[in-house]
Amino acid sequence: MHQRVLITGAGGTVGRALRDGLAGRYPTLHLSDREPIDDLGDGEESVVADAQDMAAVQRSMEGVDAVVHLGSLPVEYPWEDILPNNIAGTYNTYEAARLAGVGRILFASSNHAIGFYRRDLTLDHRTAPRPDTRYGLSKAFGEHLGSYYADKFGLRVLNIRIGSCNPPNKPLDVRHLSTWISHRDMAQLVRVGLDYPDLHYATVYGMSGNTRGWWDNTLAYTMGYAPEDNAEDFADEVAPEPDDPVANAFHGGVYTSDEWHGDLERTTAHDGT
Ligand code: 15L
Repeated sequence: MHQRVLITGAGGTVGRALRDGLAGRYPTLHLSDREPIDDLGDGEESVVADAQDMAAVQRSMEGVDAVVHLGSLPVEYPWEDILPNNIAGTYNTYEAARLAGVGRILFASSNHAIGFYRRDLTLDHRTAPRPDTRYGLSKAFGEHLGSYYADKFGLRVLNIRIGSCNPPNKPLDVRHLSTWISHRDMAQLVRVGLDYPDLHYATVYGMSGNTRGWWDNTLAYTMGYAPEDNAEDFADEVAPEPDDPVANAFHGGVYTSDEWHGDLERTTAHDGT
């Protein structure tokens, strides 16, 4: 059992869900964020670290057995912001983990790493990235970085392509009926990833047991994930699809149509095989 689990970016929405869902599960949750976290509960300790600051990241890894790497910009930004925060920051996290002898990393990837697949295609753990933004591209980079650290240095790595894990804890629009993950399912999936013994390098989807899900999460189920929630329970409450044919064509929704100058016919015709 991991004694000390580092959660980077612990001050965000997913971090809050994990703090609630992992409380008491591991002796110490070591919470790192750029801003101080003061409302510590039993078994929690915190450190201030910016992923761009390698020395600070290295200090945050001391005595850590496993890392859940959430710390990044969570939506699209200009390249000047994505590069240091999401790309260099994720590299620093992996490299500091390796130097500290950390055995396992769970990487918070995103559905935006596969955002340009057509909605009539069901994706699984073998599906290659097809990023819809610079943000999604940074998540694809993080996934490949994990592959390299698993094969080259023996870290055990799980990428979780998170769908929609929002505040409030419910699906907000029709797309979320496919992509939503509840906070407790998110925490359960992270527990599975931390505890599953026979992990080398794998990718799963951060999604509840959604009736309209676009992702075949068989691998996560094989590892022991058994989601408790289903976005369908909120189907009567959600907002309709936007009036946006590009967004409505692809898994990534409005992240695909943002800055769009593409060819819809050609992009949908290319199914990624
Ligand atoms: C994400 O990756 C974002 O972090 C989150 O804010 C949502 O936009 C989510 O994807 C989504 O696709 O709904």
